[in-house]
Amino acid sequence: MTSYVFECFEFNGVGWVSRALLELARVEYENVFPEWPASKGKTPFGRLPVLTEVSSDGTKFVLAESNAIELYFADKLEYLPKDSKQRAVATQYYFQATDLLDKFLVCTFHDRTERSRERYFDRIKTFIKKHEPILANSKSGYYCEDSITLADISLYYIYKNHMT
Ligand SMILES: N[C@@H](CCC(=O)N[C@@H](CS)C(=O)NCC(=O)O)C(=O)O
Repeated sequence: MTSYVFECFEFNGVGWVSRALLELARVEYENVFPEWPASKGKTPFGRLPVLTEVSSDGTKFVLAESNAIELYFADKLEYLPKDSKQRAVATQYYFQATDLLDKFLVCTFHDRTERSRERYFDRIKTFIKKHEPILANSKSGYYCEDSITLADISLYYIYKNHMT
């Protein structure tokens, strides 16, 4: 059986969406909270999260970068539409969300200027203005077709952690 080890910090940051995907799909996985910075040198690029997938024959697949891990899980655990066009559309919404998160991180941690704060709020306003009608017109309430995808989960993460 394939098993997963997900290494990340405990707080609800870059690991949240991956953990949500694993939980939703009821996949068994190990949450590892590495000692930091002691473990930094053992990671592929000196940062977290890092996923290690261990196949039944013991083969290990290691992947870093939160967005790459999220897309990998979404594909593997079927949280993206099967139809290629719908899949591209869901990915488009997902990147809209990751873009917003990047702006949030910049103005909160890296460039705490009034200008970057304004840019973030401006982006949020545009995001809401454009995304509300898309979701309001959805019969299922989800972005694509009739089931939850990576796009919905990422949007939920933004509302839950950054807009409340
Ligand atoms: N682009 C990377 C950014 C990862 C990142 O910034 N990780 C932070 C935690 S939020 C980290 O590992 N910080 C510790 C360090 O840089 O030493 C991703 O999305 O995975």
